Amino acid sequence: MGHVSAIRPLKVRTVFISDVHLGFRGCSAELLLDFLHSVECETLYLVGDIVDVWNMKRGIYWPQAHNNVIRTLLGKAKHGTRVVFVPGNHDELFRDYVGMCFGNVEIRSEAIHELRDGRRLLVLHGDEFDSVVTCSPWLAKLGSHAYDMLLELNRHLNVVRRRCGMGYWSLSAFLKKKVKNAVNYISSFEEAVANEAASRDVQGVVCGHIHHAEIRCIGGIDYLNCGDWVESHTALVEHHGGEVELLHWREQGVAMTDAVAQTG
Ligand SMILES: [Mn+2]
Repeated sequence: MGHVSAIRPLKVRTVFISDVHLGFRGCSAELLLDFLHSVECETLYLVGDIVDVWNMKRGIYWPQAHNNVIRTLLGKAKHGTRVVFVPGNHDELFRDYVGMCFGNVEIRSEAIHELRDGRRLLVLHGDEFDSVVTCSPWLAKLGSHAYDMLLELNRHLNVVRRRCGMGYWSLSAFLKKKVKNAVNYISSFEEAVANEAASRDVQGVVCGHIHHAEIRCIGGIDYLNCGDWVESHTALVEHHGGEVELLHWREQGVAMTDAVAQTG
């Protein structure tokens, strides 16, 4: 993993971010603000789940930092950055406004981004591929502590089961199957998205949705996932030279980079 001390502003051609989840407690709005203030770009793609409207239906959570993210995005749109918003499933109500422009922000169901070298990228959020990917990823994030607690719970459960004359139920066997499913989930999502891109006149695809930042080539298609601003704090950037890079934002304009895709 490389270490980049960004010279402010970090001047790039394009920025792609997704899964910010404003309105959700888990959103790292301050870190995102630091990133947005540190970067200057010609085009900014907001690749869905920027505002977590779903979560806000359970009660409004809207601190100042979340408001500042919106203000910063609109400020960029007002001062020369082209801002394209591709809504996701958590902000799907904006899909009713596809084709419209609010405060200089273009709303699109999907977009085509042309890299400096002329290669074309399909930009979409990715939730439409949930239907083709059926297993659940939640157990992938289960920590070992939670696992220990579940094992203890399982022990009690089996005491009860034995008393009731029922057979032993293995939690670990269940979890092993589920964790394997989580890995399968990510790779089958990635393949489904890449397959869709392969059926279009594009060389790559930018998406989000699964909160798993990635740059990799799948069957000749560049698969680029923005990651998220809940846990991984990642952004995809296209440098002026045309190379696409995944940034892991840490603090104060310091980014870690772990992948550089020499596109083209
Ligand atoms: Mn999503």
